[in-house]
Amino acid sequence: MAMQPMPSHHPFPDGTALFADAPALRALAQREGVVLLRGLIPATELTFVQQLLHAAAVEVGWISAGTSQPGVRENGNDPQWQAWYQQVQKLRAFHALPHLQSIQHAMQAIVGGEVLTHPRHIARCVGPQTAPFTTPPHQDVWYIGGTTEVWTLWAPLTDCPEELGGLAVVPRSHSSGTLPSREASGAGGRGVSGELTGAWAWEPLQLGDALIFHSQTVHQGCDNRSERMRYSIDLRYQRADLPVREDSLRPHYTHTWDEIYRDWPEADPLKYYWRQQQLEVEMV
Ligand SMILES: O=C(O)CCC(=O)C(=O)O
Repeated sequence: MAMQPMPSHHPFPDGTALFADAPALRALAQREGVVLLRGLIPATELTFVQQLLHAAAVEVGWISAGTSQPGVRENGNDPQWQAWYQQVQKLRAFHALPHLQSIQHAMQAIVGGEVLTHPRHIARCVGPQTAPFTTPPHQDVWYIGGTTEVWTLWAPLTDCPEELGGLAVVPRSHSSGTLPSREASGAGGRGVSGELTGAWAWEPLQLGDALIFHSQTVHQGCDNRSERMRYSIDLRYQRADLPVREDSLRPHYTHTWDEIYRDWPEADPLKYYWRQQQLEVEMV
């Protein structure tokens, strides 16, 4: 479902000023189901990963060296997308991002305890002219399982002005719980069935800004109407003492961990880091 340009939009609930006040940040996140944290992630780290993602896309021949590639999108059936994603999932820098101190600090405040950082990270590269494949209004809980108390951090890897689209979210929609869904055309996956209540929030984001939302918060992609690629990441977090579904501990889409780790330093603390935590793992 293509996201229409929004004639007017509400700002995201902004938790930036509450970064050092964990109870207040958590209260805002719990009430709104989404918080924007401006400047949370060091821009240099994001740019480094964006450059690696772009270089991998060029290397596998998925996109040309220029930055504009109409029609490029996530497509599990496309061998070039698969080749790109396999390279991306092997990048240590991509797997290191979710563990940055500023992110961990925010997530500890929001989840309210010891954090489990899901190792299943998602990278996206969305080209211009892909509107039919924009993700429809949905809840991540349909895909994550385990506890509903999982929070997704979505961040663009470049500035994300209006023409690049980004993510729109319905604040407070998590309070309706898990909603009925139906198969979505275009992007695949599932979309909310029935009427949505609540107003969409959207704002231009800058490099370093992060949107953090609850697994039952309704959100959707926004069309990339620019001439550029939109690179972004989805990272997931929950409290370590809540159940986690086993596939959240597997790589996204591709590979085994051993394949991903093959060229990493031998005694790398990032390898299998979640095995140091006492987890209640729900089998799929
Ligand atoms: O980045 C996008 O285009 C969509 C992301 C999305 O739908 C999600 O994070 O669930």
